[in-house]
Amino acid sequence: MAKSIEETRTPITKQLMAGRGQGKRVNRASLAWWREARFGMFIHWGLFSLPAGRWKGHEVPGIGEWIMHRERIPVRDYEKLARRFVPSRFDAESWVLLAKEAGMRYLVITAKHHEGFAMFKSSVDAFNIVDATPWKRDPMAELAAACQRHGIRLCFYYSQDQDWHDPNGAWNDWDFDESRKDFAEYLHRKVEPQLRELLTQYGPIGLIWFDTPYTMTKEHSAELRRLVRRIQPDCLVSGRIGHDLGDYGSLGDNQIPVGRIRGEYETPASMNDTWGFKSGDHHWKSVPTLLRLLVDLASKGINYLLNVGPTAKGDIPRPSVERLRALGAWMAANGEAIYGSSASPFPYELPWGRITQKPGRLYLHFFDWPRGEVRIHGLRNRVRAAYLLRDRGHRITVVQRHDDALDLSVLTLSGFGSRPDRYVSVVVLEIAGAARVDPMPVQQPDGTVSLPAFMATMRGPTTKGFTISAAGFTDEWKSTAMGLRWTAKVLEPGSFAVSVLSSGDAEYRVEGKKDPHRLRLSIGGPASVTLRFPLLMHDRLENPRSRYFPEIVTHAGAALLPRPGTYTFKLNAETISGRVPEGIGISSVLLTPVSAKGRSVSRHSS
Ligand code: FHN
Repeated sequence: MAKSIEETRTPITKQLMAGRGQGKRVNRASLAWWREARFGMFIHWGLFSLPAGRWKGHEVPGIGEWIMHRERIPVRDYEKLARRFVPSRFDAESWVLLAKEAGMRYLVITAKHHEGFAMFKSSVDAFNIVDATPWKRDPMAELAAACQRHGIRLCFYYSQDQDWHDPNGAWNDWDFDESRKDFAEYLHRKVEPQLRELLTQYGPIGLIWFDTPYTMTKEHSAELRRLVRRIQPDCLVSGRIGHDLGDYGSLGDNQIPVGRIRGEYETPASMNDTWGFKSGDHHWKSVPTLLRLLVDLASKGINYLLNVGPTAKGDIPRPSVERLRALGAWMAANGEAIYGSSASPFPYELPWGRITQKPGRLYLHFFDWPRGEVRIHGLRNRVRAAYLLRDRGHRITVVQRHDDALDLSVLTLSGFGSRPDRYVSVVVLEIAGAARVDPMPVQQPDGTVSLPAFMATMRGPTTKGFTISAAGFTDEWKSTAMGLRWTAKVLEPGSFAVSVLSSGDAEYRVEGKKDPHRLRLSIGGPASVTLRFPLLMHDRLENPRSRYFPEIVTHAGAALLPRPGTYTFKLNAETISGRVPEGIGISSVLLTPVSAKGRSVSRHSS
C-alpha cells in the first residue's frame, strides 16, 4: 500500500491532485464570489476531535484527524467514539460570527473526513452524528442557518476517496482486504447519495471541497462533478476532485508558491501543525506570520483557507480565537486591499513586503515600515497619488524617473511618517492605466538580484515533462539537456555571492551529499563568469514558505558584475544524481552583494 501523505508530506502539487482551475468546464461566473472573498475558514471537526491526538494513553504523532489510520484502529473500536461524542458547547452562531469577525467570507467544514463519519444527518449510512451519537443534533443544519443569517457562504469538505470506515472505501487495509475492494460500489452506494443529501438538505452550498483523489479514475471524478452541477449548478468543486476537473486549483497543504501564479488557486493552511484538534499541539503560528501569509497569498492571487480544529465539546481553541480576532481587526481597516484584489503586477516578491491591485490602484503592503525612502524598480505607470490606506489625508511623496541606459523606471516614495499598523501597513498608489511592470528580473534597491525559476526561459526537451510547478519549482528536471535562462537588469554593479534555492529536506543532506547534482551557472553580458558547483545543502531556508516544504540553500560561489547593464544567466546541469530521483527542484538563483551584511538569504524571511 502507498505511504500516507501524512507520513511523507509529499507536496500535493501534481495535476491529479491540484487541478489548475483553468479547465474548459470551469464554472467561471460562480467563481466570482470566491475570487472576491480571498479569505475563508476551514473547520476540521469529527470523531477524531475526541481522542485529540492521544490513544491508549500515548501521544500519537502526525496530524490529529489521521489518528485512526496512524494507529490502525479497528472500525469496531473507532465506532465506539461516537457514543461519547457530545459537543454540548457547540454554538453555530458563535463559530460563524467568529469567521465573520476575522474577515472571512466562506466556511468549509468537514462533512465527512477520511474516518468516514458523517457530521450530518444521513439516511444513507447510520455512522452519522444524528444516529450514532447521544447528542442527536445536526450541526450542519445549525451552521447553514447561521451562515444564512450572517452572509457567510457555507461549503462542505467531503472525503470522496479515502473512507476508512467503509469496506470498499480507500486506505483502510487493516480491517479490509484491499484486493477485494470495489471502489465504484462505495462511490455509488455512499458517496453520491451523501453528496445528494449535502446538496439538498442545507440550502445553497458555495463549494464542495473534495480531497485526496488517489483512487479515483477520471470518470469517477467527472461523475461527481456532474452530480454536484446537476443539483446545484452554482456550487463549485475544489481542485482535489482530481484529474484537473476542479473549478479552481488547490495547492498543497500550507504551500506557499515562490511568486505570482497563473489560474485560480487556494492554499489550505493550518494555524498550528494539525487540522483536527490535538491537545498536545501548541505550535501556533504568530499573528504577524498569519497576517503576512494572508497578504503574501493575496499578492500571488491565491485564496487563504485558514483552519480551526474545534474540540469534541464544540469549542474553537482559544489561541485560534485570539488570532482570528487579531486578523479581523486588521481586515476591518485594510480589507479593501484584500477583498476582490488581484495578484501583484510584479511576478516576484519584493524585499519590503507585497503588492495587491485593483483597477487603477496598487496596494503596497509593508511588512517593514520604511524609515526613509523606498525605491521600486520597474513600475511603468505614472503614479497620480500615494497615501496611507488608513489615513487618506496622509500623502506620500512620489518621485519618478527613467533610467534610459537600462530602460528602467524608478519610483521613489518618501514621507511615510509613523507606522499605521503593527505588522502590515498599507500604502495606496493611484496609477494611470492598467499596471505594467518590467517583464524581466531587476536588481532590487537592497542590491539583491533574484532569478526565480518561473521567470526563466526553459531550455531543453520540455516534452519530457520538464516544467515549473504551480509552486514555482523546476519539475522533472532529469536530463543534462535541460536548463534555465534569464535576462536581468543590474543597476549597481559589484561582487555578489551566488546561491541557489532548491527543494530538499534533511534526507537530502545525506543522499545529496553522496552523489550531488552538479550544476553550471554561466553569466554573460558585460561580464563572462562561469560557476561550477555541486548542489549541496549548505543551509536551510528559514521562512514561512519552507516550514512545510523545506528548501535548501547551496552556496554556488562569487561573481563580479562589473558594470550596470543587462546580463544573461544560464543554469545547466552537468550531471544529474541518481540518488535524488525526483531530479532538480530549483526555485531560484539569488545574487547578494557581498558588501551587504552577511550573505544569508534572510531577505526571504517574512
Ligand atoms: O489528508 C487530508 C488532511 O487530513 C487534511 O484534511 C488536509 C487539508 O487540506 N487534506 C488532506 C491532505 O492533504
